[in-house]
Amino acid sequence: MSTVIKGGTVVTADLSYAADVLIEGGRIAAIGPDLSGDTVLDAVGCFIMPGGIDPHTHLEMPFMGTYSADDFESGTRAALAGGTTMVVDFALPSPGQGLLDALKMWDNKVARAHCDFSYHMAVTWWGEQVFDEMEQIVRRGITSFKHFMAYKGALMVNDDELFSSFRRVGDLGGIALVHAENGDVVAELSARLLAEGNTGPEGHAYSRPPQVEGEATNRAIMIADMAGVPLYVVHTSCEDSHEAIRRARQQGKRVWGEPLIQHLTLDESEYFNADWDHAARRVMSPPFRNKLHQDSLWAGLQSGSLSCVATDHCAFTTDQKRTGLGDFTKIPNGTGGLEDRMPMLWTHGVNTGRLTPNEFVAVTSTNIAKILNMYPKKGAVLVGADADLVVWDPEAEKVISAKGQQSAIDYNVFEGQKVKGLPRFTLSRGVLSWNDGTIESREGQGEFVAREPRPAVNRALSAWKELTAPRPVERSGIPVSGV
Ligand code: DUC
Ligand code: ZN
Ligand code: ZN
Ligand code: ZN
Repeated sequence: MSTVIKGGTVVTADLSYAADVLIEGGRIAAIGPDLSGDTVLDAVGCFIMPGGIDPHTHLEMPFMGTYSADDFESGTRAALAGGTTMVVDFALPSPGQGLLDALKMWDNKVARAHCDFSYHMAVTWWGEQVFDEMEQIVRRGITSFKHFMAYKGALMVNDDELFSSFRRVGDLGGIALVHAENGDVVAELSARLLAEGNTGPEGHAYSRPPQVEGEATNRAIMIADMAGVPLYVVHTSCEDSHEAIRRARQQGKRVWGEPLIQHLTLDESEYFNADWDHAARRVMSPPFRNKLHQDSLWAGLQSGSLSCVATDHCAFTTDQKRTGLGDFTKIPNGTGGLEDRMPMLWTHGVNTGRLTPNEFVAVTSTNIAKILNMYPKKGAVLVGADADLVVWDPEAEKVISAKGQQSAIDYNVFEGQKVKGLPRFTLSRGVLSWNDGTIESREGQGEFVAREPRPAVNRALSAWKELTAPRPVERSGIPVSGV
C-alpha cells in the first residue's frame, strides 16, 4: 500500500517547490512530478511540510500535588489535530528516585500514544546513583537532561549539582536543558507577596519578574561553558534571557533558546482579568510578559538567535487550578497548547510577514530535529525520512475554542482567537491521522524515537581544553618572605 500526496508545494526549512510526495512503508519513497500511488491525498493549494515536533510537553506528569490532565492519549491526539507529529516529554524522577525507575514510569504511560515521542530525562537531585544511571539512560537513546533552577524544595537543583550534572552530560555526548529561573528569589518574593496579602493569580507574575529568568539564564550559560556542555534553554520568555542567549551564541557557544507559542501571543494583562478562573488558567512558569518582551522573542525567531517554538504543554482543569484559591503559589503551573501551536504561529508569524514559511518549518520542526540529533529521520521532507508530514492549508480558518478540542481540559487559553492556516492532513509515519477535521489515528500508533549521543564542545576548543585539563605548575622552591 502506498500513498501519494498530489498537487502541493513542498516546503522545507531550506526551500519551496512544487512536487508530489510518495509514501511507502511509513517512509518517503519519492519526491517529484506526476507520482502515483494506491491512495491519493489532494494537496492542491496546500504546503507539504515536515510534521511539527514539540520539544517540550508534560503529559500525565505528577506536579504540585496533582497530575497534568492530558495524558499520552489525549495529548498526542491534540498534537496530530494541530499538525504536530512528535512530542518530546520530560521523564521526571522525584528527588531521591533513580532515573531508570522514573523511565519505567514513563514507559508505562505511553502505550496509548497516537504519535511518535521521545523523552528528556530530568535531573532533580544529584548523587552517585544519578551519575551512574545517566550512562544507561543515554544507551536507551535519551541524550538530553533537564535541570530545574526553580521549584525550590521540590525539583530545584543548586549550582554545585548543576555543574556536576552538566559535566557528566557533556562527557556522555548529551545536551543539557534548563528551566532557568532563580528559585531562591522566587521563593522569597512569593513569601513576601503572600504576607502582604497578594494572594491572587497576579501575584504569580509579580513573584517571577524577568530578572529571575535573566539571572538564571546567564548563570546556566556560564556553568555550561565551564562544564563544556551544549545548553538548551527551555521556555525563553523575555528579553533578559534572550539577551544572554544571543550573546552566548555570538561568542560561539552552543546555546539555544526556545520561546513558547503562549509567550509569543499572550501577555501579562491576562493575570489582571477580574475573573479569577481566567487568570489562574493562565498561570504558568515563566509567566506571560509585556509586549516589549514579546517583540524580543519574535525578533529572536526572525534573526535566528532563538531556535524552536514549543508549548510546555502541561494542562490542568479549572478544578485543579482552584486548588490555589487564596494562595497563588498553590495554583498548578501550566497551560495547554499542543493543538494550537502551529496554527497560532502561522497566523501570528507567517500571515503577519514576521516569518517565511521556510522559517516556520525550521522553528516548528527541523531545528529541534537537528539539535536533538534525529534529523533527517524527523524534521525533513527527504527520500528515506519518516513520513511524518502535514499538508497545510493556508486559507483554512477557524476560531479556537475549548468546544471540540482534543485536549481533556475544559477551557483553552487561546479561546476566541481567529486563526488562518490549518492542517488539512497530518500523517504519522505515513498513516493518515488527521483527515480534514477528523482524527483517524489509532491509540498505540506512536513509537519511541531513540537518539544517539553526539560529542560537542560548548565553546572555542583551545579555551575549553585549557579549562578542563589543568596542568600543575612546576616550581623550584618555596618563596621566602621578604625576598
Ligand atoms: N512550568 C509550568 O508552567 N508547568 C510545568 C513546569 C514548568 O516549568
Ligand atoms: Zn519549566
Ligand atoms: Zn475569562
Ligand atoms: Zn516544562
